[in-house]
Amino acid sequence: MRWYVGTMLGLWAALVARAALAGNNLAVVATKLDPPTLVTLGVQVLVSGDDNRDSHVDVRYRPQGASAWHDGLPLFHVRPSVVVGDTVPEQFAGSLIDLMPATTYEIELHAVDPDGLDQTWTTTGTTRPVPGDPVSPHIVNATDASSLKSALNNAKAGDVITLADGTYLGSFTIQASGTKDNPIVIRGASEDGVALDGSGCTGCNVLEVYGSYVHLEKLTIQNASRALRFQGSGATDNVVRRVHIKDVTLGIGSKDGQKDFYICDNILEGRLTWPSVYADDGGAHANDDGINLTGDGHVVCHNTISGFGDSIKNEAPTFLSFDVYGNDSLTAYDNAVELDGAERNAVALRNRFTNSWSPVSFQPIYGGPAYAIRNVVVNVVDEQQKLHSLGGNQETVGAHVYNNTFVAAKHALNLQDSATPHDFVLVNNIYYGPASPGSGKTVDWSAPVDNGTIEQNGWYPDGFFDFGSAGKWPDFAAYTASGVFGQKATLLDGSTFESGLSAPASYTKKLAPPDATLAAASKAVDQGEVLPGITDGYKGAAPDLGALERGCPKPVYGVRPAGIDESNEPRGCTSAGGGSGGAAGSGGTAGSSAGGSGGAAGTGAGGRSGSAGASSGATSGDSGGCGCRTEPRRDSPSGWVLSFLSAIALLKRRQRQRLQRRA
Ligand SMILES: [Ca+2]
Ligand SMILES: [Ca+2]
Ligand SMILES: [Ca+2]
Repeated sequence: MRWYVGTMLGLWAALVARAALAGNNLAVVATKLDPPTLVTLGVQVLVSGDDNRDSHVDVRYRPQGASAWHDGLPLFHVRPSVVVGDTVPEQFAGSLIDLMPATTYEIELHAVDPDGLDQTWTTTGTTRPVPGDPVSPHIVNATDASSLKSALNNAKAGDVITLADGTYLGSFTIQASGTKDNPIVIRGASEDGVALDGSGCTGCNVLEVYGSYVHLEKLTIQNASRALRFQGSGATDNVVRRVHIKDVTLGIGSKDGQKDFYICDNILEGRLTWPSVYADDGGAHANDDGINLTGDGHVVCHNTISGFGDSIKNEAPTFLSFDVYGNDSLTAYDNAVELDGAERNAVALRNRFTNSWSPVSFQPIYGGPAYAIRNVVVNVVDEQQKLHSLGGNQETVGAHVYNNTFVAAKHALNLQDSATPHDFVLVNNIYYGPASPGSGKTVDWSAPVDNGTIEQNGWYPDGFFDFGSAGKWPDFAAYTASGVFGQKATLLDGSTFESGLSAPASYTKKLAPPDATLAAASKAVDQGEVLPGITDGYKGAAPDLGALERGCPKPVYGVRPAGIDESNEPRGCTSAGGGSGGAAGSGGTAGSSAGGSGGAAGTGAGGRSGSAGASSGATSGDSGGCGCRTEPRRDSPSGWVLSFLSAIALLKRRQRQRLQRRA
């Protein structure tokens, strides 16, 4: 009997132990890719187990056929239990950014759980190409409104409807669709010589596009409530490129379920004027949208935008795969970009946002990760990053903010909300306020914090660090000593920027887009954390804080010069395509046509798959067009991962202070 009891107890203990192991050990269920864009692949690994959340999934990638791998940021362990308003599965997720278009990548995933898993596997994903002309083009000439309407009414796949210079009065509609190989192109003889003009109509769209694979290029649309609306629910692959939109309340509009649009290199000028901002009239113009899209897979890049409520937004309720890069928002009455409503894989990368109420909006994010990376954001009126709920309990989960430069007129960092942001990461940013900040507060933050990482940022000036219920510290020294936030933080001084850029005395003066290059002696130089996939190619001893690594080629903001697109544009020192040396292969020409910056030319290892490119990119990290070095491949990324995770775990323990949510 004694033997029996002992055995049963042993068996029971073993079962309990096994159950605990099953609960705490990670299991990989499936791997999926989000709809691809030209330069980003979103990776989703569905999982179960790991109740104690101590696992991690590392990622590295390379163009198919290349030899060298390139590390990406470890995937983010999404926390579905705090997501309200969307059903999100248990998963790790993350975006591989700065890839090359039309390239197949091998993606290697490595999951480790100390409770007993060590699993490596690969998948592949292919980025979309830069949209091109029909393979079998058929030119249709239009010379006036009547012949244009006829051409649009009779349009078929492969048509290149070519508009002679002139003014085309009225409103226009195209119902037809092109195809993947043979889009319908509507192209002006010159961007400023061809004008579709709404004659000042109200409640109208100058051009309505109902189909898919319709490319609108090189013309002006003006003088109406709205310039252009994509009216077809579910439409795909429409393009707006090198179009000038002016004197309109709304720029580009959409309908539900559309996907894979490419809206790039346009100039959009709305009717709002700085310093008109949201608070002036209770947000009456908050929906005077510049570019309003709806759905997955959209790319909004290199537009120059002014005079709207929100410059750029996606209105789908839980969208994926939204790339917003290279845009130059000159004014925004409300937000320069809304990532509001993203589920994951939404990326605001390398934009310049000047003169805006609350430039980067995450209101909310449904689990994430959604990213703001390397944006130059100057003359912020209200909140740098809007980590808000959707008014009620749909709080934002999974916002990641890396290497941005924020310069604001009142506080270096401001957030006012009673709702709790969850699982957010603010790392390597510069938060820069005026020498005498409002109420003496460098930071004025009232929102409760749940599992927030605020690390390795640069701050100016010294002052009161008021993080509300998460902690209040009288100065920078007390803030960093607290150990709550601010480990490895840097106090900056008034000569941080080479151009002399400083916070404006008042936001009301409209600033020209500034140069936020760091001064040689800036305290922000070499103070950043190495973030794989984000700080690659950094100069000196370590990455710099903020958006612009000193010594690296400057990115292009706004409309790119003719001949420059994703295949050859400068991207700072970040290796284009993460070792897609294909860009290196073509780097010689790319560099010269880009005015010598050639930044896209590969610092990476390995030629772009299928590229007939030269071999220059294949070996040397120093031979790329930007002359930068590639971050040496570490034997294992787990050191960084583990320190990052342990920091997160520490913060988790200290910050489980979910306070009441907004009613
Ligand atoms: Ca575990
Ligand atoms: Ca808005
Ligand atoms: Ca550096």
